Amino acid sequence: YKNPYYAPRRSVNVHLFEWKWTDIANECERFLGPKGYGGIQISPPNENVVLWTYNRPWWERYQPISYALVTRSGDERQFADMVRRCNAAGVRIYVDAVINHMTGEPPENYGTAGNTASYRDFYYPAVPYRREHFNWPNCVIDGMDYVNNAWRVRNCELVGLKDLNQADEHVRNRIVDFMNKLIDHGVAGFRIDAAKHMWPQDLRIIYDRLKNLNTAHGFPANARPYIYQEVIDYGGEAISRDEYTPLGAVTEFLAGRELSNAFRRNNQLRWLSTWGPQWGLLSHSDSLTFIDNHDNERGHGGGGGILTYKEPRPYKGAIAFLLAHPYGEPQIMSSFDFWDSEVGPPMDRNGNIISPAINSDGTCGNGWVCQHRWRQIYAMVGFRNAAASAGLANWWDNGSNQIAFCRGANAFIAFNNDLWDLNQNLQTCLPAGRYCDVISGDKVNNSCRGKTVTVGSNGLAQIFVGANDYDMMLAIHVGPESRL
Ligand code: ARE
Ligand code: CA
Repeated sequence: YKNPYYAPRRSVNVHLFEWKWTDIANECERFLGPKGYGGIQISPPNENVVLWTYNRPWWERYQPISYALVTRSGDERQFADMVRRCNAAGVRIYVDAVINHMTGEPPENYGTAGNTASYRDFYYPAVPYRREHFNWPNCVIDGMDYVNNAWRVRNCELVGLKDLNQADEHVRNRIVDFMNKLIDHGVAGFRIDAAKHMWPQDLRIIYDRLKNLNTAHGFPANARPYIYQEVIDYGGEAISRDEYTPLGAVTEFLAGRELSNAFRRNNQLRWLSTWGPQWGLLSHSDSLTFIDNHDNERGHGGGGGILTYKEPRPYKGAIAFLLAHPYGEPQIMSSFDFWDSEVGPPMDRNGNIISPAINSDGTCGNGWVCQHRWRQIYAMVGFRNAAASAGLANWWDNGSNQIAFCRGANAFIAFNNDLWDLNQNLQTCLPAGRYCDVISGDKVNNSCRGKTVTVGSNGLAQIFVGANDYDMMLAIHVGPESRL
């Protein structure tokens, strides 16, 4: 369950938060495929409650009414078309699976597929679920439970969301049927929402009943779905991430916290020479790493202090490090612009999501941030793919916030997060030749729009990253996007 089954020479999972299925299919073909992205995390595809009362917040999608594949992102036909087209473009789809709970008791009671529920009776006829399928006695998790009561974290309601009992056979079967249908459609795996709130032994039974990935979509025989479980563990709680690593990969929230800290200059970059488990992070193969996610970029889920698109310079630096370093399976966030923490995606008067516009410079409009289209970010996807499995080599630092390292003989990156220029003759480990710095500009018609770096026969090159440069990093590699 720990292999994302990316297509060859691809990496990086991008969360296309609240995107519509047809837009994702187009994005796979016109951008994500060509740029070497490995996969996409999509928003929950199953029916959720419609909450006009709160003007259609993003979080309505975390309140399931049924497992019908109809949401504001699209219907089942559009879903199937997206998965087929993305797989054909070499880009995998991972589903955000909300299986811990159903809705709370919101003021409205119809869903995006037109089904209704009777909350007080714990009755969801379109699944169906009834009272006996939920955990009893009824209770709600309070803040202290996270610290000292694992049982309540798993058997009581998360923010009042009706808590399914995954020890019940009927519940397991409905969840497994839902997930297997998605595997039939060709998805490569799942983010398990609120995994901490379910018992590991119940999750194991559910995972073990999932089908192998669909070979008709290009997966090898006997491939198990990639599973990454959302377990928020900053330490000091009753439930630990280590209870879930025997089952599958786990979201490593410490990675984003530590890198946000470092790139905010609260910690010197030179300490990153030991980045990985020595920092208290999960082992490499267990770890899904990211800077921000859809919760903590907006202060939900105990978030805060995390770098987001709103602080672009250090944010791009942190993401560049995340993607340049071999540790972990990295994910990036692709957001819509927001000014308060509840507002949903750009929509018209009828509540339909408005598609991102693609500007002539390749960036997005209509309220979509599209970090995955920022040059400094897609360039680092190309860097990671060129680096491939080569290990970290030739770490250099100035004893402060200027660092550089190689990935084998494939790629080289330097960062300057000090307030003075970096101007050094550094070992790049690359074959002699001329390279475009992929951060400061694309390579176009065999010349560099940004900086050009000349590597000598000994691998050395003069590296300059000014304190006032637009970005704090410089990256070159043997791939066609960089090599002249
Ligand atoms: C909404 C309203 C609530 C209302 C509820 C029910 O905001 O006021 O009571 O509906 O009517 C998202 C939003 C929630 C939203 C929910 C349902 O963030 O605000 O509630 O959707 O619409 C814990 C969990 C972790 C969870 C975070 C948010 O452990 O799993 O809380 N994250 C996932 C998703 C969220 C989603 C859900 C789960 C629910 O990523 O987007 O919620 O499906 C410590 C602990 C953490 C804890 C954290 C916050 O850090 O270690 O475990 O995270 O505190 O309590
Ligand atoms: Ca639960």
